[in-house]
Amino acid sequence: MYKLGVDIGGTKFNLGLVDKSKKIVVQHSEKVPENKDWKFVLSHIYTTLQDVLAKNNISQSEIISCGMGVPGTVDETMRIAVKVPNLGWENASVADEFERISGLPTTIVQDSRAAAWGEYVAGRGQGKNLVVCVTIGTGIGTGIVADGKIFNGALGGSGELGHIPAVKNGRPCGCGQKGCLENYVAGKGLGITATEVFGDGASSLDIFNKAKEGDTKAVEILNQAIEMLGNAMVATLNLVSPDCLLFSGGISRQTELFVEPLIQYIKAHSYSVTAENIYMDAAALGEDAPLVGAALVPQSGKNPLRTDDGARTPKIAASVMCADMLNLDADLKMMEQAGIEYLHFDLMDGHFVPNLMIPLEMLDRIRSATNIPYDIHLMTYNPENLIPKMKLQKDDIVSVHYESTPHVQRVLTLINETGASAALALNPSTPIECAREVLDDIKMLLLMTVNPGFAGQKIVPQSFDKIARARKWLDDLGYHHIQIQVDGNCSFENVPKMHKAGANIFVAGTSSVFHKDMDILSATAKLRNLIEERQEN
Ligand code: S6P
Ligand code: MG
Repeated sequence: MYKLGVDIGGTKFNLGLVDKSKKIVVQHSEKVPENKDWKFVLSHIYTTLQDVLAKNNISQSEIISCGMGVPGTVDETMRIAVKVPNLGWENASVADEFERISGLPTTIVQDSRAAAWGEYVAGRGQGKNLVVCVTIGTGIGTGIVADGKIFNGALGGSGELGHIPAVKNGRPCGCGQKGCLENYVAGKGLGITATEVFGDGASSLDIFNKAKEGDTKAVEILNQAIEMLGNAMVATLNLVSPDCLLFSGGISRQTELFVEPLIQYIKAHSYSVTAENIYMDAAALGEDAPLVGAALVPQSGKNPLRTDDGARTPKIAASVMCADMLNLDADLKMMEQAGIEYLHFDLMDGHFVPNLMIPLEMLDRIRSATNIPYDIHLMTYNPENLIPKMKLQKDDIVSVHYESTPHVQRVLTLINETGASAALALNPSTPIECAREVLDDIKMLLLMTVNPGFAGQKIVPQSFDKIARARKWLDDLGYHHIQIQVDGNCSFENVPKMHKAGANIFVAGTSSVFHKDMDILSATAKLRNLIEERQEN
């Protein structure tokens, strides 16, 4: 299994798959398209990903999540790019949109924080307590990892070291101020200095080349830059007292001319009691640090009650018909505690299936006892008559059986009009292609893995193959966002295989969550661990 990392820069984007050992196995980088509209860029990135996967013979089902580094401010939920000046993005719901088009659970993170995280989990920051990673590229960005977490600051603006005032009334900065540090000591600023001193056409690289040859002007420019940046670093170290300070980004490749003298300057000027114990070095992952860090950043979509994500994260729908009816309230509390994502209700009419269950009044009554969204499985003829009588909520899902009515599309529309999400259910013998004409009307496909009507049955063996074919079929048609639910004998043994085949919502009854030998909390934890273990392998 792989994790996708995407590092979006002002001019280039870099994407790659990171494996279990935190190594990049496939990588591709290219220019950000001319059209910088955020939705366009995301869809371009997704098309590029598909090409890269095809070329390397990798299926998307081998990717479990996506982390995206963006060059700007990200909100605290790690889903919205609040402001990305270089791309002109404002309040862009990047994570939601990428989840919608790719079906991959997605989290976004400011790029320099991604770099710091990358070094913390896979580079020179491993085993340290407080890692400061300064990216010196076109500008300067700083990421901080403290106590195993990315530090964002109370208002989200931590690490903006590049915007410390360095020169009074100095060069105008993109942030609106004048004389900010990054306009003197990072790529763009050194480029301006190069043209001022050596004439038009000179670049930051010329400064390094000339300094190497011993040009006194070039050496002086670098000394000044090192002093300016060094002072900002000393202030940072004295303020937060990290045990690890790393430098990444293009300029950090200038080891002898920049990083080493910079570290010497910092050591010579820091508060001496602690300075000698700070590990200082160039970052180990170089320019791939943001990609690796983004790929490995913890996913933000873990809130179990946030069910409106288009992503194919694994979710558990607990089958209420298998709960303890005499102690339903206590069971509901335990399901909430266990983070169960949906309550699965089976509505049966005694005709479509040979069983009877649960009146609408009871559905309403239970609502007053829980916040968990409903996942209602209609196993009745004429389901269209029921929809108007149901008090549905936005996060609910209602599945209607293809076999239960000649008017499937009408029922799905009725469901969607309530604000809840419609899903189509298929019996084991119904071909998946029967869903073709309504794919635009559904958010989920429910594949019955037993013949419906009763709990406690054995799985129909061809189900695994059917799940895999359905996932591939949906992906090939571009319906990555449609989630696959499986219902029937979702046992500890079957669920990892069902997940591997491509299902991501599991209706859990007597086979797991309501197992006779376990309580709901430990059974749910066991089921989740089995799914996680599969993801790790
Ligand atoms: C029955 C119904 C299902 C069951 C569930 C029971 O047809 O649609 O939702 O409640 O399958 O699960 P288990 O683990 O007892 O098979
Ligand atoms: Mg069911």
